[in-house]
Amino acid sequence: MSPPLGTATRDRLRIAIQKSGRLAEPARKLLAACGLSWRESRDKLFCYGESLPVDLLLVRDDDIPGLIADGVCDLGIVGRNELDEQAGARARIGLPQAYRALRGLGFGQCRLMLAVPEEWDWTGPDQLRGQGTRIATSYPAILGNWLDAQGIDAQVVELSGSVEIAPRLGTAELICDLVSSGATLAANHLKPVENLLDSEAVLAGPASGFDDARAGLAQMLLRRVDGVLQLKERKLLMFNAAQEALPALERLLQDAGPLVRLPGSNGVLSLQTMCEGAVSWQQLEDLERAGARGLMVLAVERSLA
Ligand code: PRT
Ligand code: ZN
Repeated sequence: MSPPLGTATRDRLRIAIQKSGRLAEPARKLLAACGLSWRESRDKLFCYGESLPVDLLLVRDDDIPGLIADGVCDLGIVGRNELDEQAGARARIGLPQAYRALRGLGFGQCRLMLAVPEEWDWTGPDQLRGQGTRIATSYPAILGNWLDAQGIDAQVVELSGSVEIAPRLGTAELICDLVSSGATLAANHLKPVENLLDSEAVLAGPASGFDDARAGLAQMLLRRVDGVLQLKERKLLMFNAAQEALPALERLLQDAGPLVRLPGSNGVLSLQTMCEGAVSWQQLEDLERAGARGLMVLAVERSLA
């Protein structure tokens, strides 16, 4: 049976992730790649950690910062936009910071942008000064802070969704919303003009660390997350070559890691190096022309720095 959610169990770590939506699948994949596995409860809201004492709580993304602030969850995977918005809202009413982003996770990328009707000739934020402009957004704290920093007293119209139709409905002239491809803005005859925030999914935790068994678990998880993130684009390149081909091969591989020489036979060296990013066919063919033989590119599955 799942433990009661309000009482933090101090010897297990509890991570909040989105139940469904853009971040749900990649968050689960990341945690699975960190070696976690779970048993799902019948209500599908709580997953009991089987491989490690790390449980999942499946919730709406908007709830994740609050669950960390209240100590119901220890960590959470949430968009930086959501975390910064709720942190900003807390700060604006004088509450202390309750959480922080521990790692950027490289998925869920988007930008929080100010967008204006296509026909506007945008010359910069100064254009809004003294106009009494109304801006619709689901991010009133981030927008409010940005307007304050620019010294603009526009009116913030808070909406919980469908922000992009506000100009057509006449509830606001401008909007401030998340943009990834830009298709939604274009479909609503709006254009992005100012970037308020570059966002991605982050692993968030409490502003102060843990002082019990969860500290070790959180540290281990962070180390594994770092390992998984680093591996994403790393490839091990292996090949053989004669000694005299080495200078040319080293020139071609100057962006890769150190070239490791393994014991070979008959004067042929066995070589390997770690490459950041994909290794293209073109690179392999160049290496072959320079004397490399038996070229092999291998995905790295696990590594501890
Ligand atoms: O049910 P729950 O509350 O958990 O989900 P949700 O509907 O609030 O969130 P969801 O799943 O839509 O988004 C979760 C997180 O994904 C966001 O908080 C962002 O961190 C991230 N993300 C990445 C995005 C987008 N890209 C995105 N494009 N969130 C929303 N959008 C929306 C945007 O609001 C706009 O309506 O997509 C539209 C724009 O997309 P483009 O491609 O047309 O520009
Ligand atoms: Zn949401």
